[in-house]
Amino acid sequence: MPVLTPHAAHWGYFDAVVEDGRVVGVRPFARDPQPGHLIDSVPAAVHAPSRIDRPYIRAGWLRGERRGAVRGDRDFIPVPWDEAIRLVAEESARIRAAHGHSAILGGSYGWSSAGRFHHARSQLQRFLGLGGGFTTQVTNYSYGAGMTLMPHILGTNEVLQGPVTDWPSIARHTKLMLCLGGLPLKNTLVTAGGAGAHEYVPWLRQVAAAGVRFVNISPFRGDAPDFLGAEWVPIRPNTDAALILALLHTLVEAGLEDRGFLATHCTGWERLRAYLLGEADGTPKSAAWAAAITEVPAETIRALALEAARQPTMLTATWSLQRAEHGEQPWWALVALAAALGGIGRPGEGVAFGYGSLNGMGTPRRRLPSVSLPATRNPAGPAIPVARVTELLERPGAVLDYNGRQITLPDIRMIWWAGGNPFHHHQDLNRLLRGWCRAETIVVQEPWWTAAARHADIVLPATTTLERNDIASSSNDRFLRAMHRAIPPQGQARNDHDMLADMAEHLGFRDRFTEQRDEAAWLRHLYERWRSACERMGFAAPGYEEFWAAGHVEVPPPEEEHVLFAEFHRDPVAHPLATPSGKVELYSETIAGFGYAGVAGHPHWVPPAEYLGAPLAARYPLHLLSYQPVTRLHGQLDPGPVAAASKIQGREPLRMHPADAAARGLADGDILRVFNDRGACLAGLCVTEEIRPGVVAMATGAWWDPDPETGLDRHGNPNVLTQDIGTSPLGQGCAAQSCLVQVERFVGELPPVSVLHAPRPAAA
Ligand SMILES: Nc1nc2c(c(=O)[nH]1)N[C@H]1C(S)=C(S)[C@@H](COP(=O)(O)OP(=O)(O)OC[C@H]3O[C@@H](n4cnc5c(=O)[nH]c(N)nc54)[C@H](O)[C@@H]3O)O[C@H]1N2
Ligand SMILES: Nc1nc2c(c(=O)[nH]1)N[C@H]1C(S)=C(S)[C@@H](COP(=O)(O)OP(=O)(O)OC[C@H]3O[C@@H](n4cnc5c(=O)[nH]c(N)nc54)[C@H](O)[C@@H]3O)O[C@H]1N2
Ligand SMILES: [Mo]
Repeated sequence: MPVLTPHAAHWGYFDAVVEDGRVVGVRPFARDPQPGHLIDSVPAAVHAPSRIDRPYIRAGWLRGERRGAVRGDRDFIPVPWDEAIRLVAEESARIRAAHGHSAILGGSYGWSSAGRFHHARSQLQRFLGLGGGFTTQVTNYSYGAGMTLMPHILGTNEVLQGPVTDWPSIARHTKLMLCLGGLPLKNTLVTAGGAGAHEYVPWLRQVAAAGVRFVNISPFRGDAPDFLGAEWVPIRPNTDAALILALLHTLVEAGLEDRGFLATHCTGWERLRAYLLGEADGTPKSAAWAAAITEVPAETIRALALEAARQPTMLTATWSLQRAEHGEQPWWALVALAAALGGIGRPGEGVAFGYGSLNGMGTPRRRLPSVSLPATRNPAGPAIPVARVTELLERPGAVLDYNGRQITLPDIRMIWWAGGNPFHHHQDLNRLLRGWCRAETIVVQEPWWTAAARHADIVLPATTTLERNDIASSSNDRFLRAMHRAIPPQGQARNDHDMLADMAEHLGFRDRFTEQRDEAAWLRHLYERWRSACERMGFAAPGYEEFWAAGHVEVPPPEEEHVLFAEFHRDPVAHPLATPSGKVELYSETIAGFGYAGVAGHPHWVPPAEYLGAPLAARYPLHLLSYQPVTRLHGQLDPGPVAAASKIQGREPLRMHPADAAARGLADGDILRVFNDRGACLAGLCVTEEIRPGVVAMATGAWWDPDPETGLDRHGNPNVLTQDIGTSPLGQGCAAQSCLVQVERFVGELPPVSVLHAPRPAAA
């Protein structure tokens, strides 16, 4: 008889159907109005041939081949757990003694899994903090540039993290919604921490039914679902800043800027206005000027500006816009446009980032905390912007400019990852690998043989969530979920917490790490902390036993509409923003004072080195967008059937316009070689009118599968092609979307994809 076990993942709550100790199916959470399809990949992924069955060590590492040694070989030998634990503990102690705590890179960026106690990255950081400290990573890949910028100009990150002005407010008040990057449905399949209710589609349908007009400004028509009836404005990638400046210019030309709001709520308008009019550089940022850069007709630009000025307008941009060279600029420009329209803080107006970037943005919710593992101090301290990891590995001792600070890069000897996949998330993977191999010792805790595990020295097999008890929780979701253990640990896999507790024992701090609690005691403790915090904020949650037995807790949505910056709008003197001026900073003295090349005191247009208007486009004429996959969460679930069904002869699809395909003599279904100076990968061709000419798009997440001889990625990971540069010294964010490539038909015998099976162990 199958048993149903309540469980959860970033991509949805479900009941696991368990038979004879195996997960054989999933049933979506009954309270989810629109469950996503990604849960269908769970059973196959949990039992995939790419699970790591036991601890392994690279034979060369044991022989003393360390700094500079080639990684990614098939030279792994199995070792017993107690030996692996002892080796890692001793090695970390040796590195700390010889090179100091900051020689350990333990930032370990990544989404891990939904359960908040067994959250791998939190567990590792807690362990390394108690052990003396480590080099950590700050900001994120998602919106690193944006989250550095917004505190300077709006005094908060609520505008991108939420709660943002909610869908009920938009349905009631908005007439026009300008969506840069669209409102993609695929991104809202997931919520970090667990998606209990996928409410995005029902809300979006309600907003559309209320008569809001949508404009999808994006290289990809599919970024807006058909039911929105959106107008498509197919812009060139990485040129949104120019478009927005021209919308502003049009408002000024027509005398339609909200002078009252700009005077009472903003600072720096005069300087931005002078720039728009071209007073210093002689170039008015007019619609005609922007048309040449963006390939959006000047008439369209003018019409959109006038339409926005006439009626309540909500502005939004996806997070992807700032994952580009000078990615701070389009976001800053959009804030300036919202200010010039006077809508910031009015119901259904203003600006917010990411309505279509994650499930839960705009969904009505109460401001309550989520369950989380308490952090420990990191006494060692260096903190590197997360997307600068290769520079960190390449240039010990060098100084990195970041947001007005100068960070001296430490000399990393040991890399330790749990719950993330740098060979998924980072750009220019061939360059990352060269930096990565400079470490003496690389430890990776993983359930699967991802590229990160394959490029480690010591590989520790972790359980999946289904093999342990936990609690799923996200401040973006109304539900809290009890995650019951469904099956025993597969192979010799162990929980991250347990392996780290054993290492802490070797190092003399087990009790400080575990606080003498086992899993059950931790879950009760974390739940009770959450329950008390909620109680102080006016929400009474049930007791732990009741929660665990019921499988979930529901937090009812608030009754009132939420409008971001409403108080500031009403009275900017009594409710100033947390910026130096207390106002929206259209000119920031702080940012200007940093004196960074390519960063001015106000939003401006800086041509990126890689975009369709750049000289490099003569050699690499296609702009490659690498977007979030509809078939996976990043690299997670790539071994599942949903991802497999979308691949073309096992390769990740690449979308291309028919004109670009015809110019190259390519046909739908062809296997392609996609390349530039940084690398090459295979892909399967998907010809579609949905993408504008000159642009090609590939989802991230196909596991990196480099040919050992040629380096060609056989599977289709766009990060062998992307550029590894910071957005600017201000944000130092990920700039993956600024990337030019060329595409040709692949000739020769198609090599098999090898990465979805375990590597063959070396002869002992
Ligand atoms: N080109 C390009 N690159 C990008 C982006 C892009 O738009 N374009 N987007 C970027 C963004 S926004 C992000 S957030 C990153 C995402 O990058 P990551 O968060 O690093 O990607 P994931 O595949 O989610 O990696 C999580 C890893 O944790 C492992 N894991 C899960 N549960 C556990 C556990 O319990 N224990 C342990 N030890 N491991 C576990 C999973 O198997 C998986 O390998 O990618 C970035 N990279
Ligand atoms: N199913 C699924 N959902 C996810 C994730 C996942 O892996 N799978 N990852 C989650 C994570 S970690 C994050 S950070 C969010 C990311 O959320 P986003 O950053 O919003 O997601 P992307 O898919 O990278 O980009 C959205 C769209 O922006 C468009 N775009 C790209 N560049 C430009 C440009 O220069 N100008 C304009 N106008 N449009 C552009 C692309 O067509 C793309 O489809 O998604 C989350 N949601
Ligand atoms: Mo992200």
